[in-house]
Amino acid sequence: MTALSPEILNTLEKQTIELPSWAFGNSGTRFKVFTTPGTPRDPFEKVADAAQVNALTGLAPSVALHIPWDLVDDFDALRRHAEGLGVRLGTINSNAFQDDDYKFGSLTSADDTVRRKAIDHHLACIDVMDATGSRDLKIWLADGTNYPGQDDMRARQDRLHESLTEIYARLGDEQRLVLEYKFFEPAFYHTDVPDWGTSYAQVSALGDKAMVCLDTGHHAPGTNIEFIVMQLLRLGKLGSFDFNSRFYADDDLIVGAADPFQLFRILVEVIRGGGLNNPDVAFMLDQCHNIEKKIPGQIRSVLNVQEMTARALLLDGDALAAAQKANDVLAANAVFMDAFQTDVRPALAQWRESRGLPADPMAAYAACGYQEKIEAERVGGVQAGWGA
Ligand code: PSV
Ligand code: MN
Ligand code: MN
Repeated sequence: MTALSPEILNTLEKQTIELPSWAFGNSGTRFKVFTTPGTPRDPFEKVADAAQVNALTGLAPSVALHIPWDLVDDFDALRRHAEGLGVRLGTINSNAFQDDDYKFGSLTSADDTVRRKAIDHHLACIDVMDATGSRDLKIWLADGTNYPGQDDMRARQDRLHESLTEIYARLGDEQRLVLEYKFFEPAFYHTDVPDWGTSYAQVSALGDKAMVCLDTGHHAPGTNIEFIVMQLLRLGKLGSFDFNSRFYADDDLIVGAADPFQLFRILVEVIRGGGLNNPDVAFMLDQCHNIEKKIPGQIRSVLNVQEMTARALLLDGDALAAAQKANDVLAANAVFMDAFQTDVRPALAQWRESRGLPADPMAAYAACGYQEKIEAERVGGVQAGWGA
């Protein structure tokens, strides 16, 4: 069994991955949303499910909320509910993509009334952050056009800057804004924040409290995502990750499922760039579980991140540097692959047990009775996105 050094274990112990509330709701494609027995009926139940993931893995102490999907009358009560279950409320995700008013844009809209509405929604999200104690406001925009000539791309970029400036001005000293990019969908010709460069340009114009959010599923096939990770860390502007994996588009599948090697390569750059256990870089999942059970889906996800982090930490930096210096291409690649191909699962299982956690969190969840309990108790779970 490969041993993990005390230094590596110490680093792993500090690792945290935020869970998205929407991962616990029913979801699907435009063809069909399949329901799962035991699905949460409100944000309180979503938080309770997220707390199960944390209890069994020790990896997920916070839950991201989506507004208005997770709107409640009393956010202080939701906050106390979370804290009572050993987790806290994390990133607040805005939603300016589901109202008819936003058909031609939200923060980029040429219609002042619509743009005002979208800005006000973000200001309301910051009010929620004040109540929940959240640090980050995450903005993903569906804004874009479908046909060349449909709108003036440059004017939209200028209006986006104006809107973000107003939102940024409302942030408290300890609060941040992270701007997520996505290369297409729902707009198919142009998207207003399509790539890291645009997000970087927009957040750089705002100030230190504005950073880029990198969603791993939001790149064209073949994109070297670890290069972007390296560059954003180098520039001090990587604010957060939305982890998931994809085969084709924005699949939102379990992180590390489609391409574990890509996750490894990303984590190598995170470590190289000082991004691991660095409070400036938030690690979050952005996933949906369309056909599998949601709680074990989330457990599998955080374990995948932990396993790849352990492998990335095993990378022999000295041997790699020596091979690179000698321009020994094959030796350098062999050092890299050695770390990737090391099975860390037995060592991690042993380590979990030594910390009072289950050696196998997946098996522990299956045996603990929670799934049976929620399936019996909860009737009428709601679709992700339309929760109470
Ligand atoms: C839409 O693409 C999206 O998946 C973005 O990644 C957001 O982070 C997420 O929805 C939640 O709004
Ligand atoms: Mn995302
Ligand atoms: Mn997405």
